[in-house]
Amino acid sequence: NYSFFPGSPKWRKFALTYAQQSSASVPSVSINAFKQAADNALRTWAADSKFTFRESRVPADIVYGFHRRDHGDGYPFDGPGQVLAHAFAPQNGRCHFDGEEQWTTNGQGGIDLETVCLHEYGHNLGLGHSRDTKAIMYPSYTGVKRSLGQDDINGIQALY
Ligand code: TQI
Ligand code: CA
Ligand code: ZN
Ligand code: ZN
Repeated sequence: NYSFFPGSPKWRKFALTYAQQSSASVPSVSINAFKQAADNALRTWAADSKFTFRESRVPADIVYGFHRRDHGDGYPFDGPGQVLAHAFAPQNGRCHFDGEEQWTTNGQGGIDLETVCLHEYGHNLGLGHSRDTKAIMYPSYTGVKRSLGQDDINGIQALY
């Protein structure tokens, strides 16, 4: 049920570094809350894969942040709604969140940032979308989901 990107691109190392770099801010989410959500999501992936993640400075393997509209990578965000975030396939670890969404870090009244972090990091690690509704890689937001599904674990373990 899981899938990979065409050609199954993957990382050639398991010790990855990450850093936060944003060109926009989001009033409802402090930088610390953002880092917490990102940290938790990376820890969740690390628990069921060979990867370890260490915070560093840019340039890092995974660089995540908030951006709005045109932010220089050819994939401008579209304002409130529609596209929430996007992430690139290995070995490009860019992971961008649309700064115009209603993000929340307490799971109430908006889109849960940690849930979307988990999904986007799955892309950064090489996973495509899954048909399994219980998978974090299922391409539809169904509420707060802060753990991997068995299908996500099968996928990451099949790739690495
Ligand atoms: N953003 C898409 C996503 O990350 C971007 C995208 C569309 C994409 N097709 C792709 C990325 C194929 C890689 C490969 O899936 S999104 C959800 C969910 C989005 C959606 O804004 O539609 C989440 C981002 F699952 F909730 F619908 C994160 Cl968690
Ligand atoms: Ca949007
Ligand atoms: Zn981008
Ligand atoms: Zn996706």
